[in-house]
Amino acid sequence: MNIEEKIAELSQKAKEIRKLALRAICQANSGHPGGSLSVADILTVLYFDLLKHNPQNPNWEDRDRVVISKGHASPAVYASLALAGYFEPQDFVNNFRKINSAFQGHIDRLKVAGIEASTGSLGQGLSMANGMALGLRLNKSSQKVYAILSDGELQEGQCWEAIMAAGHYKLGNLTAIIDRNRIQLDGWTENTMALEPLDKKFEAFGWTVQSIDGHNLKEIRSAIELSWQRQSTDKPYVIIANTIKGKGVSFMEDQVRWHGTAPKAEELEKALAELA
Ligand SMILES: Cc1ncc(C[n+]2csc(CCOP(=O)(O)OP(=O)(O)O)c2C)c(N)n1
Repeated sequence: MNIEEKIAELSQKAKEIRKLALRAICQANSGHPGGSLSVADILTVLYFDLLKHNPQNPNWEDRDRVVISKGHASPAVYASLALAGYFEPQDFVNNFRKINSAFQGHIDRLKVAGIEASTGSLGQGLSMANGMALGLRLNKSSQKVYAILSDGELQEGQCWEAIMAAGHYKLGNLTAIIDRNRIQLDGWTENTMALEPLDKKFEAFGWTVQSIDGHNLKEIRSAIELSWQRQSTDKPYVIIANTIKGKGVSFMEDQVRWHGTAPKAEELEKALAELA
């Protein structure tokens, strides 16, 4: 398969992830569509292309680790794992956010195969990823650790402790990806608590920084591959992925309202038609 065919295949997969996530949110009448749609292309490249993992053996020792710190993006995460073969897609859609179901609104590593860290309380994922990266390095293992963060959560102080620690320990086996959709729960990040200049802040904490279009599958792919060109004792690497909240559904794009609003049946139909 050449690169163009690969990208076409991934692009199709990203649409399937978006559709499955929206179907589950609609059926549960609850969930977070905006941040699920913004992160879908990043998850696609990881789970369907670059990640070393095995859905038949989720705890395979040699797997790469992915910590999804923005745990409310669970619909996109479950959709990715389901389509990758960890469990049945319909099982997720039918049970999303039901009481006692494994498919809670925030991801839980004890309940769902393929989830490496339980998150949902924002700001904690990078600390967990740091621990995994340090542990793997101590074991002289070559696996990689990916941490997917939202931008709003970077307003949590714990993130900056973790960013400082990753720089200090030179975690060259850690790649963080920021879903920079510029919108948080109640508005634009720059109005709530400004993050910019984000690249310079990471650099000052000892990271290598790359900014990309977070919906361009080729760019996501090359940035992740570039992050592999390091020694485990080198700098940590952050990819600032510029994205659009609600990406792929015209009436959800860049709209704060769709952060945590479930689509009604007719809105779902419209969305699915756009993603066809
Ligand atoms: C510590 C903490 N405070 C508040 C919340 C409630 N909450 C859920 S999502 C969210 C903000 C979402 O914005 P962002 O972090 O930028 O995520 P994205 O836009 O990618 O969905 C908040 C405040 C939370 N989950 N954890």
